[in-house]
Amino acid sequence: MPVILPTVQFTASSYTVTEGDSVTITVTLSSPSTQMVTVGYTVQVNDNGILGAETGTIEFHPGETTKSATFIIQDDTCCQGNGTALVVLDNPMGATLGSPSSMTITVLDNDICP
Ligand SMILES: [Ca+2]
Repeated sequence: MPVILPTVQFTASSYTVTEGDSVTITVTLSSPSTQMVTVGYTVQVNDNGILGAETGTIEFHPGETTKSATFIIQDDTCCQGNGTALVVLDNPMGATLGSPSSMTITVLDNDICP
C-alpha cells in the first residue's frame, strides 16, 4: 500500500494585527505522523520600504499536529502607514504542502499622521 503523507498548512491565509499587539501563526499537520516532519518557512517583510526576509524550519515530532509561533509587533510612534509580511511554507519533508501554504499579515499603523 502506498504511504499517504499528511499535508502541512496554515490555519488561516490572512491575519490583521495592530502595532503593539501580538500575532500567533499556527501550522497544522492533517494527521499525526510516526516520523519526524519538517517544513521550511520564509518571512518576507515589507514595512513601508523596510524589506527583510527570515527563513527557518518548523519541526513536528512524531504525534504532533500543531505548531504555533507568537510574534509581538513592535509599537512605535512613527506614522509610517500599514505594513505587510508574507509567510510562505516550502520544502516539506515527510508531508506534502496543503492549503493555505502562504499567509499574509497586515500590520495596521496605530499612529495618527499630523
Ligand atoms: Ca507606527
